[in-house]
Amino acid sequence: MMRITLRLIASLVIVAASVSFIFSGLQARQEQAHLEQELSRRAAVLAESLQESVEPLLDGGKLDGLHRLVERFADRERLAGVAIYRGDRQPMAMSPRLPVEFQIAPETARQALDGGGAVAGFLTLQGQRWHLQAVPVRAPAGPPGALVLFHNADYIEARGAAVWRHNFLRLLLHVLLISLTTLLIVRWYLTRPMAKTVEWLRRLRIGEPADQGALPHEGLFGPLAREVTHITKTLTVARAAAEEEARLRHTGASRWTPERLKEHLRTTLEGRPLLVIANREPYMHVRQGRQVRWIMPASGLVTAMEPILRACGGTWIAHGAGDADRETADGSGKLRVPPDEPMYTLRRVWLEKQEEDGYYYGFANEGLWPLCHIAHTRPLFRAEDWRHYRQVNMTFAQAAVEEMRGMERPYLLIQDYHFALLPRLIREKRPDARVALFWHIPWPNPEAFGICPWARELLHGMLGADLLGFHTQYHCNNFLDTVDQTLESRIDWEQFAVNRAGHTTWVKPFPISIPVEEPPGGEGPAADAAVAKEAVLKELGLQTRWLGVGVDRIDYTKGIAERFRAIERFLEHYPEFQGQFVFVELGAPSRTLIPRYHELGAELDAEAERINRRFQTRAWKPIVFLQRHHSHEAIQPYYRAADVCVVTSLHDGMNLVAKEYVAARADARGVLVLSRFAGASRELRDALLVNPYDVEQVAAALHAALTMTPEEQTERMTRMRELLRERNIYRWAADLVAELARLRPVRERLTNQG
Ligand code: ADQ
Repeated sequence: MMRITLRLIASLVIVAASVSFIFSGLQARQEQAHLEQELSRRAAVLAESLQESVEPLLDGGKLDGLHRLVERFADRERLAGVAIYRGDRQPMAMSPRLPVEFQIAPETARQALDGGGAVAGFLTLQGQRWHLQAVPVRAPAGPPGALVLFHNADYIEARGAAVWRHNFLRLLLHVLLISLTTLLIVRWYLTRPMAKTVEWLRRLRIGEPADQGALPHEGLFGPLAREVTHITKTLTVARAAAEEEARLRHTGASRWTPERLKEHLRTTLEGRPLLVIANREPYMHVRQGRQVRWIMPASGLVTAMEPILRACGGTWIAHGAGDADRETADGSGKLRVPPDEPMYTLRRVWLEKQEEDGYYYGFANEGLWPLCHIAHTRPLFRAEDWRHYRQVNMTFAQAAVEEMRGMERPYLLIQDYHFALLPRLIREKRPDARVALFWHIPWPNPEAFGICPWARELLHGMLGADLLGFHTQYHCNNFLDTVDQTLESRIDWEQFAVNRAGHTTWVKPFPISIPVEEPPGGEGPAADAAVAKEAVLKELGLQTRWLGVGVDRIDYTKGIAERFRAIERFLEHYPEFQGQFVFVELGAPSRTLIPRYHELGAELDAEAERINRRFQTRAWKPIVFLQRHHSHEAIQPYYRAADVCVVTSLHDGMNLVAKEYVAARADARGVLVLSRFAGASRELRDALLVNPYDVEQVAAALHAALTMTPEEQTERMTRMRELLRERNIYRWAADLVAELARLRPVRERLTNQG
């Protein structure tokens, strides 16, 4: 490092010295020229005025007068003396201390005599520089002569030398400062961060805990630190996975891990890649100013499906909805993702604006979404939207068929209510494909579903699948009831299957889940929550004893307004919590182009504001509503810090936030208040289950949560964590694919019998 520093300093000094040298030369020359001009100008003026005084004295040969004059003008500042010469170059009068060499008129005087005009010039005599200014003098009656002024011009040379001296000193100072600054900069911005990074990596290598904050994250080392952090994360995860695998093998437990799923799918799929179709893409490229960056959209489906593709590879076909999606994909809309650590392929399907409006915003989200969620928002069914929905299903079918080309008996996992027609379309083109459709949202009862003008077409489309998955048995039953009442078909209530025109579709519950990472080093100490709480409160500039959290896409099915009103009632009933409890709602804006959603954001803001106004003091308010998207990493500290997490969906297929909260509590503390209308309530029986419409009950649950003993919290949390560990997303995927593989021979048998 020292050698680099010295080279850097030497290069900087050479450059600075060269610049200084060139400019000193120029400056010295300019100054000298200026002084010479100045001297010439002054000498000319003085010579002219003396000429007038001398000429009358010449007239009568008044030598005395001339002598007095030349003596008077000797040794004045830089004027060394004056001499008056005759035509024969002999002096008539001459200042006494002028050098003897000037006893004979110099060349300049002769030129003035001959030419009859003023002549000036420099000459050097015995190492001294002189400026001579000569003018002709004559009297009407006398001989012609020349008056010469002798100026000492040494000071002009001296001035040039002074410029050089001055600039040299300045250069020395520069060199000193440059060296010092370079040394400091190198030390601060290179040597120290480099040493830190090396030390950090060393500790990592020998397995000592290395603090993330110790890495330099700014400036030159920023990108390096980011890459290194990334590698470390991958390494830590790999280490944890290996440890977990070893532990599970040791204890004989059969827990699902990414590695196990990978192995399982490799055998089941016999080397075929997994194909997933979902409307939402896991990585969306968006433009921010001049930069393009990617985000992972806030979506339960993405949260659940992404780890599966990461574990097994394959292709995810989705609508390319980001404004920078096209430029980040290849000609066929494909790219490898995650962008910073490619593991599988994302194929983007491009839709026209009206298609997206009709299919996604219109039929899927203004029609099917409210139809399936009984949340008192009326579904809107427009023929135009339905037309687009059908068209987009065909577009995706086309893309899927392209991806399946060359594959024998491909496996296709279709996701959600955006693609009800897709299973049938695929079956028509690829009868050998094994198709599962997983419905991530609830399925209502037959009467509720029956209001959809295209109920029959939707069911017909769905029944093209081999396997239909819902989160709960209750939704499966609702679906079978709906088919029973809507279509000609044979329902097998023992097998939970529908047989229609020779094709059987099995309908089964697969409660979806999340990855549930094991924290390295096992369950964490309770102190983690205190540290997380302090950090979260500091970031938000809040002070409070108790912290509650809600995390949702802003959607009317999530019961966010009901939750706010329950908080209001809680503070009314238990005033001792006023000033002591803050509820942070992290709400990701969603589907904001739909008027109902757009209004909802404003409504919720107004509701939070109203409640805050009612209770707030100068230093405290009960509700902090942050309406923005947060990354999964950014949400984690809130989960770890919150004494209570509140999920009050009016109706929800599963709700992964409830599961994420439990998974985040490695300290086995904290309480989950959970709506009994969320699918998650069927599994998380140790949550405080509530009816979100019952404000009193939710308020009481909040109170019970905040006053629950640590022992009870731990008991409940431990049981829920154990359940989640068993039923994680890898098990979900394994079950779904295994079921799909198992069904086909049965289906073929049934068909043959029929
Ligand atoms: P969603 O309705 O999207 O899912 P949910 O299951 O709660 O609902 O998942 C939401 C996801 O988005 C979670 O992973 C959460 O962390 C994330 N999220 C929420 N708020 C966020 C914010 N402010 N910023 C960033 N991310 C945020 C649908 C169904 C659910 C079903 C899932 C999976 O409606 O019932 O559980 O699919 O099948």
